[in-house]
Amino acid sequence: MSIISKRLLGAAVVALGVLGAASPAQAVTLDFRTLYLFDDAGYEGAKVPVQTLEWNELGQFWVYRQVSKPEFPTFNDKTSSLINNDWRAWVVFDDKNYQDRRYCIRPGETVPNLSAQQFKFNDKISSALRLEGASCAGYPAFFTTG
Ligand SMILES: [Ca+2]
Ligand SMILES: [Ca+2]
Repeated sequence: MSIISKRLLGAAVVALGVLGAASPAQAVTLDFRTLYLFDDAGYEGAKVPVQTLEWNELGQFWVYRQVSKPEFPTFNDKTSSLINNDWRAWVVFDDKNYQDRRYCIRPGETVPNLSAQQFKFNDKISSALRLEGASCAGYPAFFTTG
């Protein structure tokens, strides 16, 4: 890992502390432009990045790279908490191929426990869609905006 990307990861952790609806109990290292799925509540257990990024060879551009398929075959029906460290909103779905119940998570939002009464979405996520902007664009959201 380059010095530049280490510096940026540090900045991402700071940004989460400011923006997060609930701060993780312990420091979690996060990449920008990535939705994170966690096996356990409270951002614990296996951490699965749905998208990450790379610094290109010229050192000039961000390069997007999918690290997990949208239907994450190895992490199906396991997610118990979420962090959106992307600048775009994401929608998570109960079924594969963006079907069935769904919730949108906006940039900087965190969901510490998907089993919460108002969501009832624990161990259900089977696909995730990255939206074109920061808005939920009509999708039902985990949190209402102030
Ligand atoms: Ca789980
Ligand atoms: Ca499911």
